This record gives sequence, C-alpha cells and structure tokens, in this order.
Amino acid sequence: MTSSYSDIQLIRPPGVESFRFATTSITPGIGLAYISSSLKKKGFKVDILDAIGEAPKNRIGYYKGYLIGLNLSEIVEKINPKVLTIGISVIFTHEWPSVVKIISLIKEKFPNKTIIIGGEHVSAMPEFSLMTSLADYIVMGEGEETIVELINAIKKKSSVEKIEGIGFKTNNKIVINKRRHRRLSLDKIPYPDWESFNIKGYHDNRFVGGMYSDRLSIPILATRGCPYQCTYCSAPNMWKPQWIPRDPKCVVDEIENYIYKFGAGNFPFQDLTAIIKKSWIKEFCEEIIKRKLDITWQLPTGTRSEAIDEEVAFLLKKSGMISMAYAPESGSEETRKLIKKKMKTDKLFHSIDSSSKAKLNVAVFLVIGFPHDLPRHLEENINFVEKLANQAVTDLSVGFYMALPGTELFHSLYDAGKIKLDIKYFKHILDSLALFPSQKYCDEISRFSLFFWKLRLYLKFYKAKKTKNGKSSLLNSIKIAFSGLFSNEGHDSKLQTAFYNAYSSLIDTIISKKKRWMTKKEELDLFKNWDKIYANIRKEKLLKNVVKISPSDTRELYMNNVIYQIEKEHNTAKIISTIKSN
Ligand code: B12
Ligand code: SF4
Repeated sequence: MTSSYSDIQLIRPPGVESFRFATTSITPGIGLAYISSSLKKKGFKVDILDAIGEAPKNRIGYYKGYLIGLNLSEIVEKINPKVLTIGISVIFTHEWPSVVKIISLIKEKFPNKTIIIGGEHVSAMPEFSLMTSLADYIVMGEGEETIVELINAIKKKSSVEKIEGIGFKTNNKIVINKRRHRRLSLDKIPYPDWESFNIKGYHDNRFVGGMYSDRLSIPILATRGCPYQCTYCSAPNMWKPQWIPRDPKCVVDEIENYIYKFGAGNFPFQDLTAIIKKSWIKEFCEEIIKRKLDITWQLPTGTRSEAIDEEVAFLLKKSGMISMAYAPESGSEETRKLIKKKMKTDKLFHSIDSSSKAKLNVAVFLVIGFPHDLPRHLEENINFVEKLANQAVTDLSVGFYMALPGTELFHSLYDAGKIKLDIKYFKHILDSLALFPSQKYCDEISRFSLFFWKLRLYLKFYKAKKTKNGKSSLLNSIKIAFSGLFSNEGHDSKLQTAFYNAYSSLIDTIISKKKRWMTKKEELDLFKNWDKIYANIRKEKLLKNVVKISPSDTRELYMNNVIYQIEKEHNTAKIISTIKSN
C-alpha cells in the first residue's frame, strides 16, 4: 500500500458486465489515464487505484450482472491514508450505484477526505450525482485543465467559485459553475499515463474492446467530440457538437511510442467518430504506411461513413485496420431522420461498397425500439440487413434503444413522465446488447416483439451473409462463432468475439450469483429516493429557466438545433437548493 503523501488518488471503479452478446467489453480507462498524466505534468503527485487492473479475475454479483475487479471494501483498504484528495471516474451510468457505495465507504473511514468525481455520467447528471452521493466536487466535460485548477485551489485552500467546469456542495446547496471551453490544442495534452495501469492484465483478460487480437492492445484517442447532434446520444452535452482532431502525425508518434515502450501491436481507437474528414484520415494512414509500422488498429465504437470512399478504404486496409463499425442505427430513412442521424441510405451503401472492395472487416450497428419506432420502421430493416449481408458486411450488432441521460430523447421522455429513475432504469443500459430488453420506451412495440425483431434481424443477416468461400448459410456463421471459443489466436470476425463474450459473461453471471455486493433489500433502498431527487432537480431547473421543457412528442426533436440550449445550460452558473438526499 502507498503511504507517502500524494495529492490525489485516482480510482477506476470496478467494471460492470452481464450476460450479453457484445464485443463491447470494458477497456483500460483512457480518460483517467489522461487526467493522471496532466496532473503529473504539472508536478502533482498522483496514485492510481485501478480496481479492474488489480483484480481482473474477481467477480461479485451486482444489481445488474456482476462487478469486475476489487471488492468495494478492498478499494477502501487500498486508499492511501496520506492522500489529500480522491478522484473517481464514472463514465457509465450503470456503474453509478457502485460508485455511490464506494464513496460512502470511503467517507465512513476517512470523513475528511475530499472526493472528486468526473466522467460522462457525471457530466450528464451533475446535480443528481452530487445529491445522490457524498462526493464533494464534480468535474464536468473534458477534465484535464479543470482538475489541475481544482487540485491547486484545494491545496492552497483558495476559492473554487470561479473554476469553470466544476460543481460542489456548500451551505446545504448545490453549486454548478459554468462549463469550460473545449480544448482546441489536443496535441499539447501529454500521452495517457499507461505506465501506471496494468495494460497486460487487461489484454490477458480480453478487456480491450473491439475484435479480440492476440497482440498487446493499447487504446488510442485521435479525435474528441462529434459535430452531429443525434437525439439519443450524450456526446453533444459532453463535448458540445464539435469535432477536434489531433495532428495525425502526433497520433502515429504515440502509436510508435507504445510499440517500443510496451511491445504493443493492436490499437483500438476510442473515438466517438474518428473518420469525419477525408484529408485527415488519408494523412493518418499514409503516415503509418510511410513508417512501415507493423500494427493492427480498429474502430470498435463506430464511425460516420461520409469520408470513406474507395481511396480511403484501401488506405485503411493497407495501414493495418482490421475491424471497423458503421453506425447508421436504422435501415429506415424516416427513423434516421427522426433521430437526427443525417445519413442517407444510398451514400451509406456507397461507402460500405468501397469498404467491401478493400476487403475491410466491417460491422454495422443497428438500434431498435426508439420511442417513435413503429413496426413498419423495423420492417424496413429486413431488406436493409439482407443488402448489408450481400455487400459483404462481416457482422451485425442489433441493440435495444437505451435512454441515456444528457440526451435530447431522455429529456423528452422524462418530461412526458415516461422515465422513472429506479433500479430498472439503471439496469437497462447494459441490456441494450442482451437478448431480451429489460426496459422499453416505444409505445407501439412490446418487449416481446423487440426480442423477436432482434432474433429475426440476426437470422436474416447471418443466413444471407457470404463467407470467405462465397457460400451463405446460417450453419457457416454458427461454425465461425464457435471457432473463436476455444482458441487463443486473434479473431477475424466480430461474431467470434461476441460469441466468446456471451459465453464467458453467462458463466460469470452464474458464478457471481453466489456472492453479491449487498443484499437485495439494501439494493432497493439505495435507489429508493433517486427518482424523486431527479424530479426535483428538473423542476427547479425548469422554474429557473435554465432549461426549457422538452416536446413530449419525440418526433418533433429532429427540428431542434440543440446548440442554443446546450450553450445556455453550460454557460449558466446555478445554485440548486439541496433536496434531502440519500
Ligand atoms: C471507448 C468507449 C467504450 C469502450 C469501453 C470504454 C471503457 N473505458 O471501458 C467500449 C467500446 C468497450 C464501450 C462499451 C460500452 N459503451 Co462506451 N464509449 C466509449 C466512448 C466512445 C469513448 C470513451 C473514452 O475513452 N472517451 C475519451 C476520454 C478522454 O473521455 P472520458 O473517458 O469521458 O474522460 C474525460 C472526462 O470525462 C473527464 N473524466 C473522466 N474521468 C474522470 C475522473 C476525474 C476524477 C476527473 C476529474 C475527470 C474525469 O476527463 C477525461 C479527460 O478529458 C464513449 C463516448 C465518449 N467519447 O466518451 C462511449 C460511452 C462511454 N459508452 C457508452 C455506452 C452506453 C456503452 C455500452 C453500454 C454500450 C453497449 N450497449 O454495450 C458499453 C458498456 C460496456 C461495459 N461493460 O461497461 C455511453 C455511456 C453513457 C452512459 N451515461 O452510461 C458513452 C458515453 C457513449 C454514448 N454517448 O452513448 N464503450
Ligand atoms: S451518435 Fe455518433 S454521429 Fe451521432 S452525435 Fe453521437 S457520436 Fe455523433
């Protein structure tokens, strides 16, 4: 255990998984690694406590599936008693309940330690995160500059009132400061502090995201933000609708650095959408080719398709890209219009055709059960997935719609009384990739129908999909899925990774049932007041005119330009009266 003085101990809480058919397993926390390197660059002393990296094989039953990593009490035991502050990263909403508990346990043992939380979940629900936990400060949006200012102020005991991008508790009130401007010069941010993380442990346990590769994998972030405003996505609130790329040469420098320093060979990109600008992606690929780097790289999180033509696709292939995903989300033009996807079917297929010609391994992400989805919209996916299969798309992922906080759709559903922030809500996010939806938000389609639609789309696609020998049959696809199960070699289809993850998450779900993080009664108590707390926050923000009521018909949202509303909320410092919290 570390026992010398340190300014901050940064904690990556345990990961959360459940039985799912997904390639989206947890990965090393790049956001926290950036926070650490930025603090160290300014001379602060930082300890890292990565609950997953320290115990990647440990599983314990959680309200939703199971936790991966140190038990919550072990985390508290590993807190450095001489540390000044503790920082916890919370990017996923499904991790929030465990973080609330970790914070309570830390405060029980160290009541005077200052706790700071940051990440996507906290940025989407700032007031709620302060009210439902004993955290002292929150950091919203990009955290590198904010945390440096905040730790400086805490060390010097100076005022935090003017620090942009934070929220805090004072005199029984919640204060939310204005947000900070986006970082424009990303290349000035030091490389993530991977030396302090158990990179090999993540790799050995296949916690890397994307298609499994047997070469050591290290996450990379080449761009931040996205210029689009899809109504189901929390990126506009988190990053504002603004896409900022790094210098492609600097990204390749970073990759080269990891090859020499760690012996890494596979690089899953964490970008929201890396490929937006043709000149940027060309320069990036050409730089890898010029330097003759023997690497593979992947875009597991999905990308826009507009900039991918034949020229780009062949460069992607030549530079070592082994797997990428397009995220049109629906085969229905109307659904895409209503979610503000701004993507046309013909252009998408043109791009997919280019990728197929370059023999790229391509997956396509679809979502069913948007609030405005009607059976006829889902019906349109049938021909769409068949066409995808005929165009040599390698894999398909069909998720159920999740009502993520901080999104336009969330506000609309919430204001219309269709979301209750109870245990079921916190459960449903991971279940997007389960077989059966644990929650649904569309009036016209039942949960059973959504389950059948998912099966139908998968069957249609994998039956029509052609394998390398040009044959199409469901049996071939099943053989491919099983082939990745018992081999340690890298996969060449996402289906193998997803099947492997489904198998291991099923076993882990069964095993972790034996030991739970808390009793069911304690669990229910934890969530008891959360909906009321959120309702009061929303009411007060509406009364103070910080936000405006969202249209109750979600089909109207596509007409809004959300920039004005986001700017207004982000630029308004606000005080919320403390409503009795948990
Ligand atoms: C890469 C990624 C993944 C990876 C895993 C990432 C991981 N670490 O485990 C993969 C592909 C596996 C994945 C899976 C999933 N993902 Co994902 N993913 C992302 C993505 C695209 C990038 C995350 C990232 O690296 N960002 C870049 C870093 C620099 O940003 P950051 O982490 O937010 O950190 C910054 C700030 O938040 C802040 N900060 C962060 N921590 C801290 C801590 C402190 C103390 C401070 C001060 C500041 C601070 O400072 C950092 C630096 O500026 C995000 C979208 C996004 N761009 O953030 C979605 C996102 C996080 N994913 C999301 C979702 C829903 C999922 C899935 C549930 C999808 C699914 N249906 O399966 C799964 C869940 C997997 C699981 N078991 O938990 C949502 C989460 C929304 C929510 N509220 O829960 C996001 C936000 C996407 C979205 N808008 O829909 N994901
Ligand atoms: S879903 Fe993708 S394209 Fe749409 S706003 Fe989010 S990141 Fe951008």
